[in-house]
Amino acid sequence: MNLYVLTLSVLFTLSQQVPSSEKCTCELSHSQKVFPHDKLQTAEGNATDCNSRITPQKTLELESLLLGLERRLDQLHTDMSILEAEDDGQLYGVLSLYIIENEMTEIKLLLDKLNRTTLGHQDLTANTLLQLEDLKKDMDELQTFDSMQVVKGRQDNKHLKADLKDCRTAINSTVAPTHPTQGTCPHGHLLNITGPRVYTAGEYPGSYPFGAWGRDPEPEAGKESWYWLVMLTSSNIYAHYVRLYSSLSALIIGVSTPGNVQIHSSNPTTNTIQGPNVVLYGGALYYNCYNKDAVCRFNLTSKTVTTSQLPAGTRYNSKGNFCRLDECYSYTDLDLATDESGVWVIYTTTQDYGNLVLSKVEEGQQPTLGQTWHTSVFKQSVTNTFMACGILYATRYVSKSTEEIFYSFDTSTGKENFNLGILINKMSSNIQSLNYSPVDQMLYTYCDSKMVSYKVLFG
Ligand SMILES: *[C@@H]1O[C@H](CO)[C@@H](O)[C@H](O)[C@H]1NC(C)=O
Ligand SMILES: *[C@@H]1O[C@H](CO)[C@@H](O)[C@H](O)[C@H]1NC(C)=O
Ligand SMILES: *[C@@H]1O[C@H](CO)[C@@H](O)[C@H](O)[C@H]1NC(C)=O
Ligand SMILES: *[C@@H]1O[C@H](CO)[C@@H](O)[C@H](O)[C@H]1NC(C)=O
Ligand SMILES: CC(=O)N[C@H]1CO[C@H](CO)[C@@H](O)[C@@H]1O
Repeated sequence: MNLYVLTLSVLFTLSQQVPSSEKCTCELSHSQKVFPHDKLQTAEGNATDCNSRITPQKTLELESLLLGLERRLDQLHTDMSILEAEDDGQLYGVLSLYIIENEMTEIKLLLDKLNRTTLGHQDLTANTLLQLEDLKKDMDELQTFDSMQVVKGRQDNKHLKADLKDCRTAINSTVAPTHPTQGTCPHGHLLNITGPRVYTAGEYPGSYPFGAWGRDPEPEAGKESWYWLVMLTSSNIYAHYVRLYSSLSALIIGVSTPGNVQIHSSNPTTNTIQGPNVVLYGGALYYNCYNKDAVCRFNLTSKTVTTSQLPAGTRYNSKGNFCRLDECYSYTDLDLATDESGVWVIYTTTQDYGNLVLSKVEEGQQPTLGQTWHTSVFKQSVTNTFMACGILYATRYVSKSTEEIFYSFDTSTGKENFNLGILINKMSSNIQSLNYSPVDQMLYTYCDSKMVSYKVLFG
């Protein structure tokens, strides 16, 4: 610490004297008082302490609830408008009133949960506030004491570093090669991921470490605001029902209407779900069929299952998994995905030497495999994939708190990019499922039994 101060003051003196001669002389001038480094260190320690108390999880929990409430109120407003339009001057329809009443109940539950969460954080916040005030006083004192401008120097450094980073990022984003515009994509190209936006334990906190959730991009009429959840309830491998929620807030507070839609009463058996990377599209669930190298489609309305066989050589039954470092995510052989153009399946085969293969799933009476693309990225070096605007994206594990979208494959040009460097800010280590929703341009992830979503930025 002393050395640091010495260097600073030497630099300070130097900069004043350099122009005068060829020789550099340094004059060490001592200020009257010695800078109280111990005090600065204590203040720094206290600030770190404070930071760790206000964890991102706590803030997010509140934000998710508020977001849920916001969406819910919008919906209520829409429903009220419909109700008012229906009003013939007499009485509102009984059915409409019943719907509104249900919504009010849900909103009340949401407010209660918000209240509980807020109260829970109040002590913490009050404490932290006091500490912050104390810290501020300390820092003000230090700043007046700071004859050698150490604190100010550090602040300037911080600003400089931030500016430098902004500058670099700006340079990179202008220099980065852009893909040709996609005919099917209205938003441009994926630039960045922000969030999490939603972070919630949902109805069964911590019970099922594997699963998936999201929104149907092609919902049936009246189900536009619905959310779905599939948890692997048997051995962390199998599932046999889709759980539905009438809104985001309903999912957050854990009130499921209309409840479960069952594929089969027992689990596992023929046609039950195997592995976490499932998607709901057009009122049907697409998933890896139990014990088969095939895509299953379960129609939630007719409750029937139709299948589409994958090519011979397709790895299944946990033989072609996504991996992080030396650990693999079991039964992730098939990854179903949605984007603007429909449903896709990502997998690997023996003849592709374990590299990712991508096929379009064509809808229709029976799902069939459409065009197929072969990539040169090894599936075991990838933690998950998703599709957006006809481009396949793959992620890899960086650290407990960071996942990186490192790879893309453009189906319109066949071009691969191994150097994307887009980071995802994780709330815990493992992402068990990851899918893009073209309705709201969000990424939906299931992350160590939490439901987490992110906003995708295009440009
Ligand atoms: C929040 O909860 C507290 C304690 O349970 C209660 O006294 C208070 O009335 C509640 N506030 C609201 C707005 O519901
Ligand atoms: C900019 O790109 C270069 C080369 O790809 C990379 O080394 C550097 O880390 C990037 N900087 C930022 C801020 O992304
Ligand atoms: C991407 O988003 C993150 C988180 O919001 C932000 O820190 C970063 O600067 C963004 N990067 C670019 C290139 O915009
Ligand atoms: C599901 O079944 C219903 C009723 O038989 C039918 O109208 C609908 O088109 C089916 N959906 C899909 C995706 O096959
Ligand atoms: C304001 C505050 O919390 N100050 C604390 C900073 O940390 C030291 C010890 O590390 C405590 O003694 C202070 O009370």
